[in-house]
This record gives sequence, C-alpha cells and structure tokens, in this order.
Amino acid sequence: MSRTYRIAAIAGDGIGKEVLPEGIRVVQAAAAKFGLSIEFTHFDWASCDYYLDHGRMMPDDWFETLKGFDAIFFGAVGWPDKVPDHISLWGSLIKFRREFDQYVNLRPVRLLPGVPCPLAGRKPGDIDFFVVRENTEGEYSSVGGRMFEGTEREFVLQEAVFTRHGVDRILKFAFELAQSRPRRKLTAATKSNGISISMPYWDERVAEMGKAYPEVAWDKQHIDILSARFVMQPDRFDVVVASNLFGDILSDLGPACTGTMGLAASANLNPERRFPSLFEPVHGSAPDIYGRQIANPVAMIWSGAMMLDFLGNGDAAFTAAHDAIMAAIETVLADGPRTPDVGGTARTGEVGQAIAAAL
Ligand code: GGG
Repeated sequence: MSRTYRIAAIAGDGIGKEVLPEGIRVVQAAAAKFGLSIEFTHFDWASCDYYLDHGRMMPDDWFETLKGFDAIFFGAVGWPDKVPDHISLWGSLIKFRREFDQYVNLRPVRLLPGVPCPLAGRKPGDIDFFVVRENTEGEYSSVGGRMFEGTEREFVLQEAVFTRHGVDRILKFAFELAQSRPRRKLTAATKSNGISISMPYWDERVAEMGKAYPEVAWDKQHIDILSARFVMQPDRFDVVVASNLFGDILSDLGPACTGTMGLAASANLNPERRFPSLFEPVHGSAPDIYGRQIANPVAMIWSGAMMLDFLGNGDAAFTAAHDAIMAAIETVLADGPRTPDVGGTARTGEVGQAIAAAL
C-alpha cells in the first residue's frame, strides 16, 4: 500500500455537486483495485451558496487550509442568478490557479468509441490531441479600471499581461509534451496580425523555444483559422498551446467537435509540485440541467484519472489505475449506460456505477 494521498474535494455549484461523487466513486474503486490509499476531505465553500451566506466565495484561510493537500478535485463554479460570474470565478477558481501557481491547464481532446461525432467520417483514433492553456496571466488580468462611470465619458480598460517567465514556462511544458508524443507536432495559437504587441511577442518566444526542440515540428496559426481547422481538420493537431483566453475557447471547441462537453477533462497543474494541482471537468455548473441527474460524469471521472496519473508521477500502480479508468470509460461509452448528451437515457449515477464496475 502506498502512503495516503489527501485530496480536497470541492463540489462548488450546480452539476459540480452531481458529478463530483461519481468521480470520487471511480477514483476510490481504482485505488482499491491497485492498492492505493486516497482520502477525500470535503469542503462546501468555493460555491455561490457560500457567497450568499458569507459575502465571499471562500473563508480567509482557504490557502492555509488547502496547501497541505496533495490535490484538489473540483466540480464546477458559477450560478449567475445568485452571484455575477466574474465574482464567483475570480473568488474561487482563479484564486486557486494563481495562488497555487497552476500555470498549466492541460485539456485532452479525444474522440472516444461509441460517442456520436458531429464531424462526418471521423472514427475513434482520428482526433487525439491536447490543448495546453496558459493559466495564470494573459487576457485573464485584473489590470485595468473604469472611469467616469455613468457619464458620457465612461470608459473601461483591461490589459493583457504576458511575462517572459509566464510565456516561456507554458511553451516549455507544451514543447516537452509534444516531444514525448509519437507525432511530435505543436501548433501555437496566435493573433499577431491584429494584436500587435503581445502576440508578436508570443510568436517570438515560440520561435525561440522551438530552437531547443528540433525534433518537434511546430507552426503558428491565427486563432480564427485555427478555430475553423478544429472543425474542418481536427485530425491534424497533436499539441496546441495557447494563451489563457484562446486556450479557454479552444478547449470548449475541441470537445464540441468530439461529441460533448460532458467528456472534457482537465488538469490545472503546478508541474513543480510546490502546491496542490487541481483537477476538474472543463464544463461549468450548468444551472439549466442541475437537479435532473442527467449530467455526464465522464469529464469528472477522466479528470480523476488525470489526477491519479499526476500524483503517481510515473509510479506503476498509479499509471495502471489511470489506464484502467480510461479503459472502463471507453467500455461503458461503447456499450453501457450513457447520459442523454451522448445519445443515452441513463442517469449520472448509473454511468458512474457502470464505470466503477467495469474497472
Ligand atoms: N469546472 C470548470 C468550471 O467550473 N468552469 C467555470 C468557468 O467559467 N471557467 C472559466 C475558466 O476556466 O476560465
């Protein structure tokens, strides 16, 4: 038995509360099978209900409370009828990403067996790439302000921030990932024809980093045509690296091309392991379907597999647990209960149970 890994479980809002238990169910089943000791501790904050009761998304000591955990397993945040989205996001998820320096947001895009693909003629294996999203700076900046509010002179300004340290470290991660994959391809999202200061800088740093990875075939593509190619030629991508906003958009578009947001997993990584990394589905809290038990738990479960893989850091039992979860997901999607977004009628819990049973 390995040492006990302590995970902070934060359901957040909406369907986060429905999919998180299924993620935990499957992680615990895989842990039992492969002799791992994983212990979850639940927190009810980082939610809009907590905000309504306390006037803030999290208690003041959230950093001290979480920093000793091995990882954070997170559901979803946001309920715009209760709390404006920018307040709930900046009061929780963005704090985690920044304070725990989770500067890599790793988001796999893969067409899985049994999932109806909206793009004609694609079969499993044809689409299999990663979006690597910069996660701590870029367009997600709080630098700016509003003046002359309510008058005709009113104006707002918000800067994007690209530091050499921040750009180089995300590019390094992406090039390393591309180098480790069979196709060794990397595409950098840019918009340097229109955004004339920060994006040419981003391009320069890509070219510089590319020199250190001569085996990686890289190119850069403007975000507009890159988005179109996600839909028309998704098979050509291997690793796509993008700034915070571009990466956020691409990592919704990718799963839309492979069937559903309900399958989109993600890892917010602090690769140096100085702080806990955070694992969450890409999707949000989906208030429109909350309470009906139709949310697809696969994105949460896949995020749990990514968490085990990262925690194990090459350890064979953790890798085996990750691989077993991925195989069980594929088995159930191909021939088991499925939620309505992938053409089935099953409830969230039935899918989680089936994946745990298929391990
Ligand atoms: N589980 C992901 C989640 O709750 N996402 C809410 C959201 O709006 N995220 C925006 C972002 O990741 O930047």
